[in-house]
Amino acid sequence: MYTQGLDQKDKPAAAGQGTETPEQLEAFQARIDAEEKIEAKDWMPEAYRRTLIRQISQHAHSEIIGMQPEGNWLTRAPTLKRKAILLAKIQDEAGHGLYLYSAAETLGVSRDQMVADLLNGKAKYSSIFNYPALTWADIGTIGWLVDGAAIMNQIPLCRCSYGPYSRAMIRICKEESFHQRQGFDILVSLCNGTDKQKAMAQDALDRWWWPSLMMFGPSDKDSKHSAQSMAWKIKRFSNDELRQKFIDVTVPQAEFLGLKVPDDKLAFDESTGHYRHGEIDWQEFLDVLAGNGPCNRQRMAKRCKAHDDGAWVREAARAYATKHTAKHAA
Ligand code: BYC
Repeated sequence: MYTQGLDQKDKPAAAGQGTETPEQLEAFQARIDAEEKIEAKDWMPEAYRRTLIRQISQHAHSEIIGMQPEGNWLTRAPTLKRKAILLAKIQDEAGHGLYLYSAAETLGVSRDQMVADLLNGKAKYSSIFNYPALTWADIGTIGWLVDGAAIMNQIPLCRCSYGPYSRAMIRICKEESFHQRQGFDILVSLCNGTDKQKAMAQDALDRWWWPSLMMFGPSDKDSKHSAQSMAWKIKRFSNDELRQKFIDVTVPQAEFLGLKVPDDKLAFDESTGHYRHGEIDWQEFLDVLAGNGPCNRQRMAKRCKAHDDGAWVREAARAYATKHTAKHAA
């Protein structure tokens, strides 16, 4: 069984690292260039398999950890309707995690191994989920910005060269669109409400704007995996390209809400048709990745506890499976 270790993850993947012949690599690249989907049983370079396991498992972990900041508000949603919507959204995130773990399993890694890598800190999850959801406006802002950034990043993944991942992404993106709309809808209500509600929305935007931009990953010059992942058509756009697209669509939405994006350097550039923006604090990003964000420890402690608390469910499922197999073998 394939195991993902830190030693392997630290190195960017490159074609030709395994025992593959140049002819095999060339034939594989020709399939990619012809926009053929690579399926689970097809031959693939070891580095391609490793890159996908890294990305898909990190994506799955993000969905699962991402349930925490919103779960924190389930008991305090302002109305029954908002509560039902939030509950459905969080359940969707769990579903996304499961489709993604299944997609990664087709590459020969076990779910137990992926979960172990998350719990022992080897595997990453998205930096964004290490920030706290302090007010109800944060729930709106997570839907609007975090799911909005997720859609921007994930729509191109529907065209990823690896079939099982690309197909999982189609359903995920449909659900993410509803998530983004529900978040924006919360903010529309708050921004049309009292001064205090509008101030709460502005405060949430102030805190979530820059971390949302960091979701797209390091700038292109520092992105160690992008070049190879784009050559393999796993990624279709670079981190900076997607970040720019996100800024371009989101700034007018903030204006519609009557909110101010917390970036004094933000300005529309007529000559390029894009917004220019201020410098991202990459040190903050690196600190969060190193485990020192505001909520990293809390998120991991909660995930580890949930895993331990669920041990009896896994045990019961295993016992049932053993009985079921024995019954059908008899
Ligand atoms: N946070 O070479 P790069 C969601 C890491 S879930 C943490 O550019 P790559 C949602 C990167 O992994 C959102 N780590 O990498 C859920 C790499 O480290 P390793 C998650 C980050 O892979 C619930 C190193 O930095 N979405 O939307 O080419 C509720 C160098 O980066 C981050 C996905 O996972 C980050 N933000 O590009 C609501 C989408 N950024 O692995 C919403 C799928 C970078 O070498 N993933 N790193 O140790 C991707 O598209 C790509 O993996 C990324 C990074 C664009 C994220």
